[in-house]
Amino acid sequence: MSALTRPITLDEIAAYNVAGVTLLRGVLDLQSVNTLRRCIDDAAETFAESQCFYDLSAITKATETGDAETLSEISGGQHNIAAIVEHVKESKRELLIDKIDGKGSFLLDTAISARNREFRRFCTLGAVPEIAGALLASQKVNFFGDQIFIKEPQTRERTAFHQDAPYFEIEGEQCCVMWIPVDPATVKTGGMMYVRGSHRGRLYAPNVFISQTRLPGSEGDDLPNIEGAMDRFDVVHFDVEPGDVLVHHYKTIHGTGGNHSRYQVRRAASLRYCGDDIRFKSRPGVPRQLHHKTRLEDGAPLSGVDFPVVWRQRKDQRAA
Ligand SMILES: O=C(O)CCC(=O)C(=O)O
Repeated sequence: MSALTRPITLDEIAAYNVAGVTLLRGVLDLQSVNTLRRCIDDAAETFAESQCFYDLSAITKATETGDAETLSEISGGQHNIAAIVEHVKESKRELLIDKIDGKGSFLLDTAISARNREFRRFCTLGAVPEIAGALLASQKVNFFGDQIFIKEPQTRERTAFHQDAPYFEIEGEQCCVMWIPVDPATVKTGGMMYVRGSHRGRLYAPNVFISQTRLPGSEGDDLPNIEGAMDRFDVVHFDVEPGDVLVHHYKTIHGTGGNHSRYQVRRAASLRYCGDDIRFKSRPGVPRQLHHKTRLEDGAPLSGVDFPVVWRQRKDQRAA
């Protein structure tokens, strides 16, 4: 089981609370990083088995060329891709694409922990739940879910700025998201960008990820056009190495650019954890979690096999 290489500091906790994002440098050891990299690569080899895998570059290319056949065939049980693409066209909002040749693909999959035991162990035991325990100021922590995001070299698709909260069927404040890279990443290779302090603002509608078009049927106002006016927002980004973990509050606005590198892939896992104040809340239009075994009632605390408790506060950690 992995262990943190060092304790989380008070400054790192303060940054999470004030800015809505904190960079934990070198908190995972080489073995943990290698385990995660192996899990991501295994998942990529078994994308065909996943109901939630999407090749977002294939979707943008088929949208641009009007290839309706490919769009209707694109795998994935969470979304009706052909309908979403129609909705994007009607919205007249552009696809968010960097000016590079676009040989690489932006690949995304959800709920790897439901099909890969080693990945599940990584998410639910040891160092990573320990980080959530240190940041959430909660007596216990529930695992909420996972995704992986791969941007191959020369991927032109950006990840539209968004908050995670409107995609998650929960409400409350104690939810953090860990973005864990297994490759070096900079803003030019698809490293994360965050709008500092945005976790204290309002909740916007979820978008379709490759455009600022909102998900059909979702609630809330559209997000401001951050991509088009980056200097008007307090956007921060970090150069990260394997072993580093970026943690953001689930309401913090964030996004990424394309991967402009000619040779460096950018692979990352995004792991989500909740504390005591989180309650289930249905949200229209959001992707269903197809692996879930039960559906909680609105207002219920997280519990059961879908949201296992992965960390509990020890007596010596309680405030005096
Ligand atoms: O890796 C990306 O491009 C996006 C990741 C993301 O949005 C997340 O982890 O919440």
